[in-house]
Amino acid sequence: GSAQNGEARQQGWIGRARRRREDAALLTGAGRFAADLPRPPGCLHAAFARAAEASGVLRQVDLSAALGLPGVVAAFAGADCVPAGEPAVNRFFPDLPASRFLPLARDRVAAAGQPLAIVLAESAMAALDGAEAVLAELEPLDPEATEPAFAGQWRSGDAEAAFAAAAHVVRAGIRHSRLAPAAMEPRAALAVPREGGGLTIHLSTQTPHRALADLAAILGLDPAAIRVVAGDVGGSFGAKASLHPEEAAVAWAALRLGRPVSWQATRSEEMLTATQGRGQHLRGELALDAGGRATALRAVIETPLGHRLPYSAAVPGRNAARCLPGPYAVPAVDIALAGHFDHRAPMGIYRGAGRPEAAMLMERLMEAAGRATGLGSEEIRRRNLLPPEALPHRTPTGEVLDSGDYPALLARVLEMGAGLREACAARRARGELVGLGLALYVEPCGQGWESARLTLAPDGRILAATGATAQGQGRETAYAQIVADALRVADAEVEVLHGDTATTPPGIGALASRSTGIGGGALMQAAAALEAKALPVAARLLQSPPEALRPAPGGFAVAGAPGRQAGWAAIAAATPADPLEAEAVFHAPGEAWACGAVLALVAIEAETGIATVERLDWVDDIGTVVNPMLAKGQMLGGLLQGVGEALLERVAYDEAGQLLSGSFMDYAMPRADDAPLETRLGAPAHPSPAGNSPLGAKGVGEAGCIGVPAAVVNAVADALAARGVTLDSLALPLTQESIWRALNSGGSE
Ligand code: SMO
Repeated sequence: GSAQNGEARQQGWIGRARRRREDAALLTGAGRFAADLPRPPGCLHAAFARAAEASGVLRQVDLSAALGLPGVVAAFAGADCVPAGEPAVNRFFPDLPASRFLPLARDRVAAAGQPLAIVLAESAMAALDGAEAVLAELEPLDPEATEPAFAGQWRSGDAEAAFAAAAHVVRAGIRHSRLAPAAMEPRAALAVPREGGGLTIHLSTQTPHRALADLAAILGLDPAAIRVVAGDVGGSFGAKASLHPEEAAVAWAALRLGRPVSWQATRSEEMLTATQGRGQHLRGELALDAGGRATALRAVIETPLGHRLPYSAAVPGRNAARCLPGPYAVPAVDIALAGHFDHRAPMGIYRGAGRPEAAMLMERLMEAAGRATGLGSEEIRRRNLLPPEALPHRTPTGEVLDSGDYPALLARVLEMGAGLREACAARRARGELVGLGLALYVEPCGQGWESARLTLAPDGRILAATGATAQGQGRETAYAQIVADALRVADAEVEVLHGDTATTPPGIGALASRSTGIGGGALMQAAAALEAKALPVAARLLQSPPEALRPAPGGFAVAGAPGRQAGWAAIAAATPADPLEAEAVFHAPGEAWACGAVLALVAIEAETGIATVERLDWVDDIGTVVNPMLAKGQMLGGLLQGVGEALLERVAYDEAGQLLSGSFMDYAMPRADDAPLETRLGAPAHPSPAGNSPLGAKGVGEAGCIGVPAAVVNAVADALAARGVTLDSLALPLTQESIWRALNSGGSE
C-alpha cells in the first residue's frame, strides 16, 4: 500500500545514488569468479569432446587414445554418465515434452557441440589434448524439421468480426535473430566432493538454489548433500538461469573420481552450447476502425527451442504472447504460439525474454496503422494507449497491468525530443537519410516469491541473507539500502549475503526483473519480523512495556522520552547466546508491470547502409527507485544490448546446423562506438509504484532490451521510407548490409 511505500522512503537510504560497495573489489581485480578460486589439492581440469555434426547416430565413443595421453587421468562418455533424473522444466504448457537432458550424449546427437565425453587431466592443456583425442563414430542424419513441441493459444473477444468490420487492417512480420547472451564471464564450475558423500560446487549461475535441486535430481543425491556457491558472477542475462550439461558432467565426474574438478568454458564453447535467446518469428495484423482505434489483434508466434529444453524454454514464447497488445487498448485478440525443436543450441530466456518481441510487433503495427490511417506515429498511439484511469487493467491475454500512465510517458518522451522532428525534416530536405522511431512498452516484472533471513550480529550489525543473487547489478548495495531504511540504521551497518545455498534461505534467483521488488519485499518482511523479536528485548533494556516503545533512529525509544533509547548493538549485547534472527518468504500478490517510452533518431549513410543511432530519448517508469545510479546503469547496459539486437547481433548457422558465429570475430557484439551518440534518460513526472510489493519497486534490468530495439527499428524504417523502402516484413538485425540491400532494391527483403 502507499502508506508502506511512504514509510519506506522516509528513512532516506532508499532513493539515494549510493556508490556500489561491490566495485572496489571488482574494479581492482580482487573479484572472486569461479576460475579465480584457489584449486584444492588434487584438483583435475575438465575438457569436453563435442559432436562435430548437428544430427546423427552415435555409434561409438572411443576414449582409449585420450586415456593414453600424459596427464590425462580419466575420461567418460554418455554410457558411463547416466543421469538419475532430469532437471526441472517450467511447465507452462501441458504438452511440453520431457527436457531431454543428458550430461553427455548417448546414442543420438541432436546438435553440433553437444558434449560427447568429458576428459579429466592434471592440467587444462592436457585435458584439451585429451578431448581432441576422443574418437567419436557419428553417423550423420539430415537435420530434419520437427513437429511442434508445444502450442498455446490466447483468444478473447470476437477478433473475426472485428477484422470483418475493420476500416483498416495493417500487417507486420518480424524474424528475430537468435542472440547470444554472451556474459563477460563464460560458464565455469569447480566441483569439490565432500568427505562422507555429496559435494560443494562453485558455479557461475544466477539461480544457485535451482542448480542445487537440478544437480540433486541428476546425480540422485539428497539435496542436503549439495552446496552450490555462486561467488562473483560476471553477467548472466538469462543464460545462467538453468544448469547446462557440462556443469552436470563436471559434478558427476568429481563424485565419480572423488577429486575436485574445475572447468572454465571458452568463448567458443559459450557460443556453441550456452542457451541463446530470441529467434522468434512473429506475424501480426491489427484491425482498426475509421477513427484509428484498434479493434482486434491477430498474431502467430513461432518460437524455436533448439535441441533440448532448459528450465525456461517456454518463457520467451509465452511472454511474447501474453505481453501483447502492450500498453494499448485492443478489445479482441487471437494469438497462436508454437514451439519447435531444432538441431541447434538450446533456447531460453535472454534479457527481455519475449517482451522485446511483443513490443516490436505492436510498435511495427502502430507505425503501419499511423500510415494507413494518416494519423501518423504520435496520434495513432495517443488514440490507442490505455489511459491511466483504466488501470489496473485486465488485458485480452489475461494479464493485469497494475499501474502506469502511458499517455504521460509518450508526452514526456516527445517533450524530451522536442524539435527533433523538425530537425529531421530539414535534414531530409538536404537529402540526408534520417528517421525518428517511437516505441512504448510494458514489462512484466516481479512475480512469485523470494526469501530473506536477517540476523542481528553480536556487534549490532545486520546480516541480510537473500535467496536472490547478483551478477554485477549492485544488488548488495541496493539491498543494504532497503534493510537500512526498514531498521533505521546506516546502510553501512548492513552486510548482504547471497549466492551460497549454505548461508542463504531458498530462493528463485536473479531473473524476470524481480530481485529488487520481490527480493526487497522479502527483506522488508524479514526486517518487520526482526523488529517484532527485538521489541521485547528493547523493552526489557528500557524497563518499559513494549507498547510504550516507538521506532527510533538506530533502534527503539520510549515514547515521550526520546533520550531513553535502545540501539541494535545494545539489543544484540542483551541476547549474546541467542542472536536474534528472522526469516520471511514474500509471496508477491500478482505481477508488477513497468512501462516506458523511447524515441530514437537514426541517420543512415546511403552509400554504405551504416545506421547510426544519433540520439536516444527514453523515459522508464519503474515505480520506487531504490538507487537511481544503479537503475541508470541497468538502463544503459540494456540499451546497448537493445541496439545490438536491432542493428548488429545474429547467431548464424548453416543448413547443416553448423554454427557460423562462434566467436566475437563473427558475432557482432555492440561496442562503445555503437552506443547512441547522445542518450537522454528521463524520469516520469509521477512514477507508478508497483502494486505487488511493499517497496513499490518494479524491474529495470531488462527494460533497455524491450523498448529500444523497436524504437531503433522504427527509426530505420522511417529513414528508409523517404526512399520508398518499406519494411513491413523484416529480418533482424538491420545490419549495414541489409539496409544497403533494401536501399538498392527499393523494397523489403
Ligand atoms: S531473461 Mo529475464 O530473466 O525474463
